[in-house]
Amino acid sequence: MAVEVLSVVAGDRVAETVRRTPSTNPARLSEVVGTVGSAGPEVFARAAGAARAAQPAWAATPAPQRGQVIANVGRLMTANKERLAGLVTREIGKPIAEARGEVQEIIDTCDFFVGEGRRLYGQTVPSEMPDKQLFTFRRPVGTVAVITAGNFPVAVPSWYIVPALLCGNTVVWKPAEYSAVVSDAFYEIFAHSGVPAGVFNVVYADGPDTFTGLEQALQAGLVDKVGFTGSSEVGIRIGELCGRHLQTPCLELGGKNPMVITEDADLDLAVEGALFSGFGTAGQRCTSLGTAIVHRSVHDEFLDRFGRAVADAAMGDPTEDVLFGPLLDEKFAAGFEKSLRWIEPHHRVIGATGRVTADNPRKGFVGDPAAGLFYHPVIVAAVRPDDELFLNETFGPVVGVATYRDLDEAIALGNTPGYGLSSSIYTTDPDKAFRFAQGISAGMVSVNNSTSGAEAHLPFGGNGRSGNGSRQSGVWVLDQFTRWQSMNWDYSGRLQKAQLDTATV
Ligand code: UN1
Repeated sequence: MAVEVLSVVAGDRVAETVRRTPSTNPARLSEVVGTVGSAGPEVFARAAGAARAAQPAWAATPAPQRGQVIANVGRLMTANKERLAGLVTREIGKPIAEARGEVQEIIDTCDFFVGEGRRLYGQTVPSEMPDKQLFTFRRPVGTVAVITAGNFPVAVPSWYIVPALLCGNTVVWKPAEYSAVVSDAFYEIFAHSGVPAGVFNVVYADGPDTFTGLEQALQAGLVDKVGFTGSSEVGIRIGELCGRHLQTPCLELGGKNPMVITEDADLDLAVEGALFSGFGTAGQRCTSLGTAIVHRSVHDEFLDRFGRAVADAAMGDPTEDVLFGPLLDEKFAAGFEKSLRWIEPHHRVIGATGRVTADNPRKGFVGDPAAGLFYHPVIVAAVRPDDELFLNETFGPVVGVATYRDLDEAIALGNTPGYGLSSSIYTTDPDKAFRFAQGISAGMVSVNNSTSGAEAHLPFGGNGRSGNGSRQSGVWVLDQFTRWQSMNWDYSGRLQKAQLDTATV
């Protein structure tokens, strides 16, 4: 049954819409999962106003009680895990096992932050003067605008929304329209967990309307922090806009994540890692493998094994046990088709390219290729550092392979695209692993594991074209959603002057 999804401001559904669009199942395009009613820019500003009005009372709620609300969210997510995972698979075509993993990620995030409700530690600090004590406190930033992509419609929003709420902030969330049905189920769980009306608002809108709405809200002083996950292009625009209002957003953007495979690597392990991070989720993770950078002495062997593994991998119907299913929606498929042009003739292309159809079939395909947005997995050998394909994210099932002679060259190649999210090295030599971690400009480094699949309590984020250095998850995200306040408390009974009354030897 198709549902209708509307924005929610202060607990009320917003009936006025500028457009109603169907959200379809990318594995079966004729199947409408729901209809999303998109709002105009003023609704975003209104939602920010509702968040502003609700914030003082929420901030005054003791943090352990806010933690209890997060515990309720975790419990309800657990109880609804199968239903939510099924919706994720239906609406964005993520294979069911991965969809379950994605719901697990919000459960883990809730688990972590429940405890933080009883910590949110500040510090006591010695003063340079007698009879005086210094303290630090974490204060909520206020209202937070969260704008997220739909490739991780449950896990990624949770990285912002769960800690933002725990820290005493209120939220306006703009999810992707193509994953609106999942977002609505996500919102309902929060609403049934004891999050008061106005504390968590949701606005469905297209890109330009969101931008205008955000600008109006920032202008009116209704947004104190922006969290954005999406493309580097849009991230730059959000960064510029926030900068004009003296704000530093959290930006979690694209990646062209390298995997270095050294001459001493366990090649079977490396192939497994490359297969999962290159083609799992159809290459639609910000952490997906971009280029495998392989030592020339093992290159041919790796390429041969990798090619065979990809040819044997099951793809197709995401309700089945497949490595990957369709692309997220028509817009992503069109973008991916454009990037297929980067596969220049001088490359060695392993496997068919383009859409899987009856004329361009795929061995062992599960389901009906004509029904959905299914694309062949492609390995492109001999990519060079000045190729578009080497330099830019494809957000689809394409992995480039390049060779190197020594580790410094491999590190330089890994840094060349200028992203800096995730990275990986397969090696049995610990020295190489440490040298790689030291040289690669990436927020995340895996040793003998894939570029994707970060755990939910480590800092997540990137440098360069991948973001502005902000980090999600774990205790590190608290610095995004709280501001430090320092206090000095003088009980000397006289005016003590810092620097002036302090004799230094
Ligand atoms: C994303 O694609 O924006 O580390 C996030 C991973 C996942 C999150 C990906 N836990 O691959």
